[in-house]
Amino acid sequence: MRSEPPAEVLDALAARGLTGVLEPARRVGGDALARLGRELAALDWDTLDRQRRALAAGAPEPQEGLEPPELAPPSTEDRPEVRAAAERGWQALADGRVALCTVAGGQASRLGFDGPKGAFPLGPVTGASLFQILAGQVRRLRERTGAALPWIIQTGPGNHEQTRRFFARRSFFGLGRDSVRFVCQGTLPALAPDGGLLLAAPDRLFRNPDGHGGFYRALAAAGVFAELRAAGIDLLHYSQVDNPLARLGDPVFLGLHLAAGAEMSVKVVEKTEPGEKVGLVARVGGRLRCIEYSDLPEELAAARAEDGLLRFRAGNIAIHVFDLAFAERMAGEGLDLHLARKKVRALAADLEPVERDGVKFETFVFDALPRAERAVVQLCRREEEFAPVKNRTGNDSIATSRRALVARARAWWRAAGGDGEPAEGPFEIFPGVAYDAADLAAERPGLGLRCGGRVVDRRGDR
Ligand code: UD2
Repeated sequence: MRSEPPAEVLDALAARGLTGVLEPARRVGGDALARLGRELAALDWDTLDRQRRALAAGAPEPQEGLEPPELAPPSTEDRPEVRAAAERGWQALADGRVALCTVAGGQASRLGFDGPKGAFPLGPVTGASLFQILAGQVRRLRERTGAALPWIIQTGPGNHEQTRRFFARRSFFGLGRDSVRFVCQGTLPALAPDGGLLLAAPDRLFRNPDGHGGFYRALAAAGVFAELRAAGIDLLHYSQVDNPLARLGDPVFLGLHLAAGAEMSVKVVEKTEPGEKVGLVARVGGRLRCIEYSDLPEELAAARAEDGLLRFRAGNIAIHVFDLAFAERMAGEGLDLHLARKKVRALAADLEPVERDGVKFETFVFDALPRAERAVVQLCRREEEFAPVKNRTGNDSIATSRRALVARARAWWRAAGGDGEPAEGPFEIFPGVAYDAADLAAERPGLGLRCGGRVVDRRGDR
């Protein structure tokens, strides 16, 4: 049986000189053509045209006229504007205006972990997974505010089902099944260097995940914007699954964003060295922008200010607040496309899969920054908020992230007047026991130490 694709698909392919993509399906026969036709009927042709234009345009021009951004103070600083922001942010949380979002759609390939990265057991004493550590923050924030604060987790096609099963098997870490929403990001077709479509099989295009920038469209496609708006939510707090120190729903950050009437805000840390693999937040032509580390010319990365510090040192830690309406607008407008030329395993003319040159396309969430009318850049203290797990060893590794968790737990415990913790070795505050140092201090009378150096709540099993 051979069922031709709909006329609109044939026209769209012909207009772009792409009808050759149907040939393998015609040759193998059966349902292949019908299946490919259905996939093509659902293709976003405007985005495909943008991909082909981006490919023809080549590499973007290097950035010129960079200026360091103005920075708002860290959430942990004792200053009047921080206290005012905290009050405003706690109010927004208590009013139920906030959804917490975590992107976890990437593959844990650099970590060499077989499973969703969020399932990685990072807790220094408890072996709690990254997801459990973050779930603890969500739970504590809900307890503190009495608000619903839904948790939205962006997964990818490669880990969506595994992630859902991981949560189900752990009873959603006590959060309530309906309060955690999994949204799978989309994909983009990869192209041949001449702009042609590639096939993974005669009846299937070669596609790859659309990058964390797929967040906006994934929310739109799953109807999440409408649901959140109906629930009275107008703010999204966004962070990455790989950062266990992320302060989900940080009230000070939310308050700074609201006070400035911002559409999108970003947290940064001071870069430690020119080559550190974090994006650079800078002002370019009056607009804030994040320049990916791989796109930053070396001489700019290494430039020094008069005080000897790096001139450009605002490192993006991928924690944002978005106005819901702004995020929805980004879903409609679409983001710039980043190209990666790679070897891909796609069909050759003789229908055999081979390693061949391909171009993959991705979008980055932070590319929305220059589109925001107003944006806050908040400096934060690395030891309080940023210790990502990216690699198995070396920088940003399992060991560096665990060390940072232990150091922060010790600092909070001591500031809370706690004692008796092991002088050396692992030490951990059980996920969900305290939201921050002040919370730990307030809760201190009900807390105790258990074997192996873990701070737990004596009143309940946590
Ligand atoms: C990212 C930023 C970098 C800096 C750093 C902070 C990019 C391109 N670079 O570096 O500027 O801010 O983080 O830690 O973002 N993800 C998805 N879907 C995808 C790809 C990634 O959800 O298709 C998630 C992934 O699960 C992870 C996060 O996005 O939580 C970051 O992805 P990455 O590890 O690829 O980004 P990285 O380390 O290059």
